[in-house]
Amino acid sequence: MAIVLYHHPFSRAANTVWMLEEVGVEYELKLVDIMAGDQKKEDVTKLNPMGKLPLLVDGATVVTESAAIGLYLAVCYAPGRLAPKLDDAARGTYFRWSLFAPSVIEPGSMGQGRQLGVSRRLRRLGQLRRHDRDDGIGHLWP
Ligand SMILES: N[C@@H](CCC(=O)N[C@@H](CS)C(=O)NCC(=O)O)C(=O)O
Repeated sequence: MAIVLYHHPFSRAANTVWMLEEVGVEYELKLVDIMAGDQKKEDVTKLNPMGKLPLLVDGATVVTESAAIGLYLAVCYAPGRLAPKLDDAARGTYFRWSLFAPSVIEPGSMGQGRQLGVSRRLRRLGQLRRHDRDDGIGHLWP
């Protein structure tokens, strides 16, 4: 059975698609329209009570959190290629840098962004884009 990725192109699930391609496994995408709030519907929340993407289902295994999904795919499907083998001393460095962005950079930049009012500015920019776009996908912008 193919891996299923609950996905929206303007979300962190895009990184997971990249990872799936790197790993080279079969997968199918299940589009969840986060602009319409579909990530809070039961088919998603019964698998991820936080109602967020990405969400990966591999048979009986459910994985959420984009970094965890990347590590899961590398360790399970590309050991020795995209993840060091179990006896490789490089595993410490591998896990450190794999988790550096979500555990250090992201919380720091979110805090800075809040102080600077970035999300308010981005929302305003989104409004401008929504009205200016004529390519038919303007409604997908936040
Ligand atoms: N730390 C989580 C963040 C998940 C997250 O916030 N996902 C966003 C899309 S990038 C989402 O689902 N937002 C919709 C919502 O929060 O309702 C991860 O890295 O997977």
